[in-house]
Amino acid sequence: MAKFEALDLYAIEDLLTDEERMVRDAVRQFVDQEVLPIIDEHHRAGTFPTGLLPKMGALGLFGPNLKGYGCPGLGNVAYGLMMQELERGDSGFRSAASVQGSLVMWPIYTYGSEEQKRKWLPRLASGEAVGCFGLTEPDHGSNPGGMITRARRSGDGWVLHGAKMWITNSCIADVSVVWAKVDEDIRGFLVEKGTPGFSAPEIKNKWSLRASITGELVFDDCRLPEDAILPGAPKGLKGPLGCLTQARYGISWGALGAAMACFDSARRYSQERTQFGKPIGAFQLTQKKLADMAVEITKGQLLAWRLGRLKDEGRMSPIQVSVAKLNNVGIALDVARVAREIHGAMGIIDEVPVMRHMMNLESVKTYEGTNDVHTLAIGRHLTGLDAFGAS
Ligand code: TGC
Ligand code: FAD
Repeated sequence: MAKFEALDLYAIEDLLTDEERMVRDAVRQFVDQEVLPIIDEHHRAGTFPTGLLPKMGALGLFGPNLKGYGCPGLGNVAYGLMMQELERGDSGFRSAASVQGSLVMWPIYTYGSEEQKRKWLPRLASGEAVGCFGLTEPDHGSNPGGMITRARRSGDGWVLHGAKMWITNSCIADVSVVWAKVDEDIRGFLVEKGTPGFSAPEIKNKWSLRASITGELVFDDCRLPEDAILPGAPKGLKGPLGCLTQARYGISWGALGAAMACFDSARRYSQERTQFGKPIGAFQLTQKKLADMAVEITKGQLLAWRLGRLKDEGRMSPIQVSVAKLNNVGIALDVARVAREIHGAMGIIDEVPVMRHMMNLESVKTYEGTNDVHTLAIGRHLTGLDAFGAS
């Protein structure tokens, strides 16, 4: 396998600390040694290598920017670089880390009781336990505020009824963070594997994120103890949206990793493949394609880096995250499509990683707020006018 050559037209390397470079290089090595050799086999089979979860935990990939309870408390640029390297391997690996760290550990860390933190965070950080996040429902995707899953009080506990759809890691999760209506509020609950009335069937035959497990969460009058609720979560959509801000931040870095993998493959192929007596990289049309890809990746790197520094300073806003998620996933998908074109027919087989990344990025564009949702959020911020729906 050819060695990956990182793209760094703007000396972004100089903007990183020694610790950030060290962490990134450790994940880069993990991806080269443990992910890339097996990813095609898992992509073909539609499986995720769960055996690697403890290794990912040992590398600090789950909740790296949280501190205590087994988490290292790294800065947000280091966290972003980790997501970049993981997604250079495959979006499925970055998804696993995003869900575990940002959508499960972050709400437990931020909204959970001391008992919930002690019980779950160390095991989730090490990869011994797996978590999932249930917000989307069959009829409520972009508009989660319309959810119909409900929790009602019953005796000294709760009864949960409803269903969640398209949930990463649903059927392997030991704990699910589930959002449900309690009267008119939205509250978060921790639902443990094996709870009576709870099942998590897998969704099969995806064309995208094949090396990632996706499923449903079904609650049929599922009884939960009193302390299953996340006591500190804001009583409204702000609770789950706060988690999404964390995960969307990581995705804006991760998408760059997928783009870099596609660019690297296309640049290398353009130097090796000869037509009309010349390497195809010597044709001006190919150079324009490569130049455009490199320019977009560079702009995306600067967005992600600046966002990370703002996050470290406690100044990052959800709109800034929308800008980075919208832009970086969009350019990554464009880069993947042009990279496929540069490979000609070779681009359609799975020895070349670009179509795998391209197919994955279709999901990445859709989950955590579609491109339309982020566009409308930015539009609302700019105009003060809500174009989402009836309200
Ligand atoms: P809106 O009025 O905008 O907000 C309601 C309350 O929430 C606050 N808020 C946020 N807080 C933190 N972070 C954010 N990003 C926030 N956005 C809004 C807001 O301030 C307000 O607070 P308060 O105190 O006033 O109540 O709510 P809305 O109903 O207008 O909805 C806005 C909209 C459409 C943008 C939102 O519903 C949305 O983002 N929809 C997209 C749904 C989504 O992203 N789902 C993702 C599901 S999880 C997933 O996809 C995981 S993929 C995992 C993997 O990597 O594998
Ligand atoms: P819809 O909301 O039905 O949207 C369909 C189309 O309509 C989209 O193009 C959308 O942009 C557009 N649209 C919607 N509203 C508007 C509007 N107001 N104006 C203009 N256009 C609009 N969810 C979880 O809760 N947890 C998970 O772990 C999780 N993992 C996922 C993993 C994968 C592989 C995938 C594909 C999805 C996952 N999701 C998860 C669900 C994901 O968050 C939703 O798919 C996403 O929020 C979009 O919802 P939807 O698919 O129902 O599309």
